[in-house]
Amino acid sequence: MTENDTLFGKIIRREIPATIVYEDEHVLGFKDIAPQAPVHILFIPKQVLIPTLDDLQPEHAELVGRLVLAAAHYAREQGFAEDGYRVVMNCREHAGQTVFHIHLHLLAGTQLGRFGA
Ligand code: IU
Repeated sequence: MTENDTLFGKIIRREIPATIVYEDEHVLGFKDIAPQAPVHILFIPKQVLIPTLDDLQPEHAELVGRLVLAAAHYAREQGFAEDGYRVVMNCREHAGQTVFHIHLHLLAGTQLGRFGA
């Protein structure tokens, strides 16, 4: 495992608690501590520390796909895929990124408002 030197790294290493709801070889999914919707899960890569979307390289294509697939799998499994959901990734300051280990937000469980500025 490379440096997972953020709070999310500590969650991966089970050094701080989190409510983990999804895990496979590459991806961990856990409940956001400050949920913005009835369902708010974060999906993160386990082995590779990529600070922001701006750091993505072509070799990360499969990993990013795995984050999206994990969210879609979870939505189907939990039974809210038909009602719908949203996935979001924030990049840096203007998007409000606060943890510099890329993560996919999954928001669901209510009618979500439109997004934008
Ligand atoms: P952002 O895209 O970087 O803004 O999202 C970071 C999210 O991580 C944010 O929604 C926080 O509530 C969440 N979070 C968490 O779930 N557990 C933590 O220990 C920390 C942040 I630090």
